[in-house]
Amino acid sequence: MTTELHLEDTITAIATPSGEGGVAIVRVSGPESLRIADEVFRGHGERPSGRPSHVILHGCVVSGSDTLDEVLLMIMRAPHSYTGEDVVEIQGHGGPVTARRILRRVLDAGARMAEPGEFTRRAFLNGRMDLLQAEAVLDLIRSRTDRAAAAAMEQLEGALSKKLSAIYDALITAAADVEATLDFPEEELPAETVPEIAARTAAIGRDMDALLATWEEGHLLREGALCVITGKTNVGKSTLLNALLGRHRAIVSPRHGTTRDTIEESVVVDGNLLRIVDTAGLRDSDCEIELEGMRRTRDLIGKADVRIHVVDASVEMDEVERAHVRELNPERSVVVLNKTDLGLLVSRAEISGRCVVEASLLNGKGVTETRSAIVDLLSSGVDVHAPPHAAISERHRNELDAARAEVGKANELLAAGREDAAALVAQHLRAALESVGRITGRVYGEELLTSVFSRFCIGK
Ligand SMILES: Nc1nc2c(ncn2[C@@H]2O[C@H](COP(=O)(O)OP(=O)(O)O)[C@@H](O)[C@H]2O)c(=O)[nH]1
Ligand SMILES: [Mg+2]
Repeated sequence: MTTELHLEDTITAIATPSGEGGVAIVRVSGPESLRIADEVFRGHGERPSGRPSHVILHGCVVSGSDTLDEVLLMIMRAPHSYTGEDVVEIQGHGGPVTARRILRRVLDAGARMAEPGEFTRRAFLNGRMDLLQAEAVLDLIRSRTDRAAAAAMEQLEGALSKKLSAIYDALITAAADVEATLDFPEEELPAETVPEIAARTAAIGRDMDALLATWEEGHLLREGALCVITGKTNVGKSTLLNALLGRHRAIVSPRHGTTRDTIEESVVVDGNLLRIVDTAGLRDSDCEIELEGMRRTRDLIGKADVRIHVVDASVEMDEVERAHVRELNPERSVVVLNKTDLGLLVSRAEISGRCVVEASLLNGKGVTETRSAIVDLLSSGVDVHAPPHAAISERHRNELDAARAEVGKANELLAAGREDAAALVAQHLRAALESVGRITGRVYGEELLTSVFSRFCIGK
């Protein structure tokens, strides 16, 4: 989307997934929607443009004397539609060919093909929703768990928007009060108002911190928890991945270095989305592919929400293994002592302080315990059993972090009792406002909209 998207265009797209289905919907939005409906649709009685809003007509989509499909046609007039514009939805018999034929007919009648997310982008530009709510639409579509869907719904209903608007309003008032003093010749904050404004900006900072603390939950809901399986070669890492997924995804073999690349799969455990990654085992190797695999493993370990370290417990730990165990972060790691069917030569004492599961994965022993251990670790950061709440995303966190830093600087100046600092304080508060405004979409540019809406599918 490099070109500007004009609101005066009438856009169209197939809104249902491709393939066979019960119905297929072609959506049309913009000023020409009803004129186009008149042109492509034949039914009984009054033409679509002569009908009131929110009616369903039965008829056919025609091209000259050809009938393309029997359809239901829905009319939603501006501003009472998803986009806030005149919208027509044509519901035909499901099937990729008929849907495309209807689409082509609508295009021929004067509509243009919609860009990804352009319907929702229009909903935003026409004030039907703010940027947080538009993003919630995408979160809702993408959600893989009930928890994620519930959180997205709360965001769509405005839970986050309300909190951020409150912060925005408080910042505006504080900035305006500081700026009011700039009009006086001394350009100084009157000594008596400094503590009062300082108390207010401190409170804004605390509200921001509370929102920032929801990122972890938001990350787990949207992306899922990144669980990286590590360990030496041949200890049973791929066996564990398969057991957690309940199917044979990775090749298991007694040969060292069988898994040379990383394999990622998602699974829902106790309502939590987990992204489980099987990695190339850590060992000395001169195989280029395997070395690259190990570099990726190191990278992933850095990003992991949970690290599951598998140890062959039927042999004593060597120095290399001890070093691996030492580097594990106790709050983020599960140690799986595998192959206990062959003996148990590793004692829990050697890995004290870490969450340990004794397993014989080949026989399915220890899989349930590993699952629970992962969920327990996640719930130490976020209460995964509490009802889900709308939580901020990575984009929101970046903006909010920047805003928080600005408010922090304003606070420092105020706390230092620097009465000559009015202009600086105002600058910091204005910068914070910009960032907060970009979260809700009060402040936006083409680039921001493109980055948000290009992640949507066409037709949404
Ligand atoms: N005896 C025994 N063998 C196992 C167990 N788990 C895995 N194995 C075997 O160990 C070998 C290596 O397993 P794999 O999952 O490929 O290890 P990876 O290299 O760490 O991915 C395979 O032959 C597995 O069948 C176990 O609990 N007991
Ligand atoms: Mg493997």
